[in-house]
Amino acid sequence: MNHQRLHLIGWLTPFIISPVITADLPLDTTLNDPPPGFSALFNGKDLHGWCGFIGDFPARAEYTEEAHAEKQAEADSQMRKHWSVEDGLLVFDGQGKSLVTQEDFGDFELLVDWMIKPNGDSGIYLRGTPQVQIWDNEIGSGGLYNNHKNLSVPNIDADNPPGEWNTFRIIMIDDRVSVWLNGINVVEAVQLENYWNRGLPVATRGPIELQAHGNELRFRNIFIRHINDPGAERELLIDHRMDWWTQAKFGMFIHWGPVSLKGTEISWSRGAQVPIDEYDMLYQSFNPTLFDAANWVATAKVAGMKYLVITAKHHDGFSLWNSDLTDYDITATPYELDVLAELSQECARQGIRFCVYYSICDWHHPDYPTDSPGGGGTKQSHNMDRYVHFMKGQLKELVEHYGPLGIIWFDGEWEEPWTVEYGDDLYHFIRSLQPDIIVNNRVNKARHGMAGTSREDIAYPGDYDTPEQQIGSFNRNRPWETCMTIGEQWSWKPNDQIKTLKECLSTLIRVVGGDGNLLFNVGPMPDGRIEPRQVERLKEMGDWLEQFGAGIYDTRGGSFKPGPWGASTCRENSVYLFIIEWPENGPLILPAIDANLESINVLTGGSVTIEQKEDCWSLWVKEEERSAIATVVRLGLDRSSFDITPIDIQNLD
Ligand code: FHN
Repeated sequence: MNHQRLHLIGWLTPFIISPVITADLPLDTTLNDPPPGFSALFNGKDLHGWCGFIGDFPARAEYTEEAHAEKQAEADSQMRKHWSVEDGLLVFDGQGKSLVTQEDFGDFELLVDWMIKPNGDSGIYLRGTPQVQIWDNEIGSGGLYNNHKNLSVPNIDADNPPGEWNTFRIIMIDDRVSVWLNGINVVEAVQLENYWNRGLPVATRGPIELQAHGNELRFRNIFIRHINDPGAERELLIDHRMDWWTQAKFGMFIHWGPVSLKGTEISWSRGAQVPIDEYDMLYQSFNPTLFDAANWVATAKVAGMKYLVITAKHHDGFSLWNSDLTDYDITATPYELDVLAELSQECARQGIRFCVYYSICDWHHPDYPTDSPGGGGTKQSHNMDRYVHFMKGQLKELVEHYGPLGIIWFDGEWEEPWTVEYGDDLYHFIRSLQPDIIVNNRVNKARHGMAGTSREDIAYPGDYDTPEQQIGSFNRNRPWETCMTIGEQWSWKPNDQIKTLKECLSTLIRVVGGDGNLLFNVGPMPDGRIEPRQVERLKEMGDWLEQFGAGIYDTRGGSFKPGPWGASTCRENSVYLFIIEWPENGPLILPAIDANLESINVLTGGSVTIEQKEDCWSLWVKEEERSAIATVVRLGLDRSSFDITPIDIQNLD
């Protein structure tokens, strides 16, 4: 038995119900051995590099040299009584004071493993300022606990249970802090406030402190890397979980189910245009023999869509996959094949991110309290907690059998039975199933109606906002995605009014110009085909994106905010202007931006003249050379276009 392991198991025995007696394990030779570029703050042998706590960070600066030395000697003596090294671990007995690095640090990347007992509590002070929180709490560790103005809680609970090791990766540049816990980002570029003087910014240098808070602690693998070029490394603060989505810009939404047999609106027609009993029996006739997953995914690809979200279960409760938790699913239909299995495999094959829509409200399920039409009425015997258990079981099926999923697109959260408590719990549950999954704001009670923006007072409002059937407002600070129908109905409707190509593309342009994504909906027919009219419109969008997608994909909104004139996007030193409407008489006037123009060209053909004045640039393309959809002009600047403060174009009322 490896002595080290036995000791560790011995300490943890109270928490491991049956201590695992392991055969000789190889000694962990990497323990406390820093990765390249890092230095070890703890050498695994002694307290070299650490000192005892002599007072709060600001107070320490006030001591005279003599007083400081005297206090330090006493504190170090105390330190050695309560902080020790056991089998390569830094151990605190819970009775002394915090442990402080002798060295001060400015900008840094810090790695540290920590372990607490049930109800344990500690923290990591950065530059002598409290703290990155460590605790056994349903909120989760990693939050900047003492922030008042800025976010103080982690964006997810990523803790391993007490008695198990956790790993922090903490990056601090200037006053911004990002924290990853066990590989999951829990704090992203949040400003750490000066706990000691709220009127001042946090100190620019100071020690790392391991907080004593009255309970036993274990630490190991404490490594630090000085960041000497913060400008070059600032992007390290950013969590990249949503990068693929931010760059994708354009996705396919699919609303489909047995209701397509009636051509009425999915779920909303249940108990309205279609009697409930009739609606709930439609699955018995649902046999989309022409369903072809490869064809659907190819349609999305040809349209230039990068992800696909399908209604796995809408408010009507019908499950489009083979669910072990209900008989009201695709296997109960004459079709039988698992639609989601085919789609998820085809998306993987064709390089489209597979995502699912899941309705929290379920007017069919006996345990969900409200009923159709539209959530009207209450079911006789309902049990919301039992329904939530069912829902979590289905969501686990979706992630485990059809994942990894790009997004879980929740809906149906607006009804009374759903609460913030349920929403907080569901967000964590989903992220625990697949940490890198993206979850929209309809997971929680966070949404301001169809505008889709999120309430500020919700700790876990999901990862992005969801304006519906409308173009969201320009916003670079919170991800957002407009969901919109290509016709007028979400699910298939015969002779639906399909949007013109100009309407489709100007929607895409204005959404992306606002720094959002567009999730554009098709409603497939009962035979399994996407209606040829919708396929054709999507192909026309894809043809346009083939030519001008450089100004759409992997861009950010701005530098000129969307308006009646059109919209703009930016990437690196380029600004792409999508001029949809021109002023009646005269050029488009661009207000001056803090950059010099190095090049300009019209991507839609023709020539452009630009007159640069002190306060504005006048831009002109001859009428006969303008595009009917949008005249696309690329401006080449002498600096990063994203760094320019976004500005409105006014001269088009
Ligand atoms: O009721 C649903 C509707 O059917 C559709 O699924 C949209 C898509 O976002 N969401 C709800 C209406 O807000």
